[in-house]
Amino acid sequence: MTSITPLEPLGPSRELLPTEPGFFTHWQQLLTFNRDHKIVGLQYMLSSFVFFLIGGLLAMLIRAELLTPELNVVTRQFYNTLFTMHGSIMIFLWTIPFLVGMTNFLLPLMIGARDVTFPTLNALSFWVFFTGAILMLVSFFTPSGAADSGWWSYPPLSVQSGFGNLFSGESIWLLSVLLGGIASIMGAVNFVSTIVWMRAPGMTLFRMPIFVWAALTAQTMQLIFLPVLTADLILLYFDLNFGTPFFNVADGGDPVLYQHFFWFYSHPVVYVWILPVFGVFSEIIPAFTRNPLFGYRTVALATASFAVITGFVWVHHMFAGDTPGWMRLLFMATTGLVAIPSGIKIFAWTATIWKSKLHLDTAMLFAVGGVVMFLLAGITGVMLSAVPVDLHVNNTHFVVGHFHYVVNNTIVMGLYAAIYFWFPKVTGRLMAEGWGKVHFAFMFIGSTLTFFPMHILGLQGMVRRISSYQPDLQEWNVVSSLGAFLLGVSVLPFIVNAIVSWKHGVVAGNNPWQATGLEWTLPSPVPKETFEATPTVLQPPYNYGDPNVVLFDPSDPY
Ligand code: HEM
Ligand SMILES: [Cu+2]
Repeated sequence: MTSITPLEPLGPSRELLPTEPGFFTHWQQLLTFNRDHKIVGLQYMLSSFVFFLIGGLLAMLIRAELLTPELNVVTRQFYNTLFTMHGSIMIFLWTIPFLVGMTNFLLPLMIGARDVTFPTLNALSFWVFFTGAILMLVSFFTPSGAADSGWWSYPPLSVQSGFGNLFSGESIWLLSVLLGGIASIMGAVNFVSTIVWMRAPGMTLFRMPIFVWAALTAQTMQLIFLPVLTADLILLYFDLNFGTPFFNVADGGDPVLYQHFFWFYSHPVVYVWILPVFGVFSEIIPAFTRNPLFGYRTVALATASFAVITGFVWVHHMFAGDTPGWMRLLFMATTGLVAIPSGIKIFAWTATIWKSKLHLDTAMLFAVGGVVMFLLAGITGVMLSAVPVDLHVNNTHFVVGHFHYVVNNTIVMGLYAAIYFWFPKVTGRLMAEGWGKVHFAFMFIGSTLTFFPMHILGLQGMVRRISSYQPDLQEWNVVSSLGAFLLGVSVLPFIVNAIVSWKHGVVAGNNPWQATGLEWTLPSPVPKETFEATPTVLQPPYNYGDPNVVLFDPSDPY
């Protein structure tokens, strides 16, 4: 039994006054080489959100082209660029960096640390990422246009486009993704070492919030798997620009080797995004049900188990190649294992919600919406893990539908949940609930209309990465495109809400949701120096329901 000590009230100097300007109002800091983890976090989050809008615009163009069976909006060549850059921007410039930003902002606050272990490396990480991101966008304006061989950039196709030209779209794309990868490795070094070394006294492993478990697992995965992709892309860069034969069959190279290395990272990366999003669900659902997270320890261990399982499933992306039968069978079995920790989590969230008094604020709506979407993504995922099913629908819109249920409907939904939940920690003010609910309704309906029909289309034989299709497939394509436009429009109430609330929203106070995390003991917005004294952690997290339990003693001196 852990002892319970009475909570000491925060001193008056720590109370937030509505007029007190937060550090964030000095927006010029966002343009500097700033070592404060909160600034680096904001730099990552704000810039990646702008890239998300660009990636979304490209998606609107894709869906505009697919509204009709004939080719009538863009050229075939530009369509290739569209889906390549849409996928690349969404992955490398939005999902990964936004999560790095969120982790930067929240992690030290959640574990009671003043900052990350290597603040200079942290600032460097952002600017390396940002340089890479600008490179990727600038590549649209090279004479040959941006990269066009899909976000996998498989040789030989990728090596044929722009061979020997250092300034081809493909070559710049490679550089950009390499820089993003280096930035991510810098981030991972920081996050893992921060969790290992900088936790406040009393915060044992099993007192860490699930978001921190997720960060630890995801960032460890970055350290293990990302160097493999980096090596892969460097070899491809040499093949492309200097004619080396690593992946070139004619000279004895092996293109399938590229695929193995590529997916050895690019499968795990899905968990690098989704684990923190699961972490977000695990913070929000207890807060809005006033229930402790069901099976906290099991959820924590399930989270960590992904780091192991995920290293042994990558060949499921290559079932349709000339992959030998034993390998298909083996990886079909390992892929099935992923369902176990995923199922544990869905069970835990459902059990937490079960028989509780739900508070359906916007953050909670997005969290529950994300969990529902993930259930559907999981079902089609298990279907795809069966080799015969995969061989049937491989390269069709069934796959596009499946992975957008993950990347858009679960992950982006979860990121919005996080924004509505932690916005007050960043700005000191709450986002407006009414606008938030409009945003949620548009997004939920839009996401379903856009991506559900893709499963049907895929089963009917609609191939992916194709700009024109048989006329009898048009009906569901119209539904999908209209859904996509609704999804596009759904961003507007969000942006208006965020901007207006940042200035004029209801003042939040320290802990508007009465949540149990350490970050909620701090004033909102978080002051520059964060913790005045290192807090002592007295209990496991999510101790909702018992008003007498005190989780933290925030006033313990060093
Ligand atoms: C905003 C709503 C979105 C819409 C309407 C949308 C639409 C599409 C469509 C229609 C394709 C298939 C193009 C084709 O194969 O011809 C596609 C591909 C793709 N999308 Fe999205 N998408 C959206 C959001 C996202 C998000 C948030 C992510 C990732 C975080 C993402 C990642 C991808 C990837 C990786 C591809 C594959 C690109 C390739 O084949 O190389 N999308 N998207
Ligand atoms: Cu995979």
